[in-house]
Amino acid sequence: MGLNLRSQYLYMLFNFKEKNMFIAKLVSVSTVLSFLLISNIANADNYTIEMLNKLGKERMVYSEKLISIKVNDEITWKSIDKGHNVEFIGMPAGVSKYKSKISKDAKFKFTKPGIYLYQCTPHKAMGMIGLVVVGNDKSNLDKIKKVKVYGKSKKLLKDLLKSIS
Ligand SMILES: [Cu+2]
Repeated sequence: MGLNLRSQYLYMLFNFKEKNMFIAKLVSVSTVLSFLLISNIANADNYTIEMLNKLGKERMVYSEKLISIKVNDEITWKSIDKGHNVEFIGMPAGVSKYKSKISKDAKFKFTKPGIYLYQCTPHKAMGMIGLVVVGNDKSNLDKIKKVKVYGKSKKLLKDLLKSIS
């Protein structure tokens, strides 16, 4: 009887240790995971592009027409002057169209590599376009070349694409 009780106690003790080990493992795994998550967030950058009526001699422009960023970086387009927006017209496969509201700040997180082409809907014929190259991936360059742009944006797009290819 005494022996039985003793072995039961040992069993309980063992069980307790096992559980603690499991919890300890769980804690260390989640610590590593959250560290990875935090360092990943810390590595993602956010860029700001201004939507402007005037920049030097140019009218109706994004402050940066061409920008190269990493996968998971974000861009915020600031509505400095009213009347502008961001409308994606060429993206890597699998990325859905993005169109922001006019006169509002816009934000997009680029989770897929490739070239993105966007325009300002009201000023698309005035050369108000922009390119984003994500992860230095230019595999959809030929597709971007075929995207229809208007007026002044035609030559500008050609020049921009030439500068990255
Ligand atoms: Cu505009």
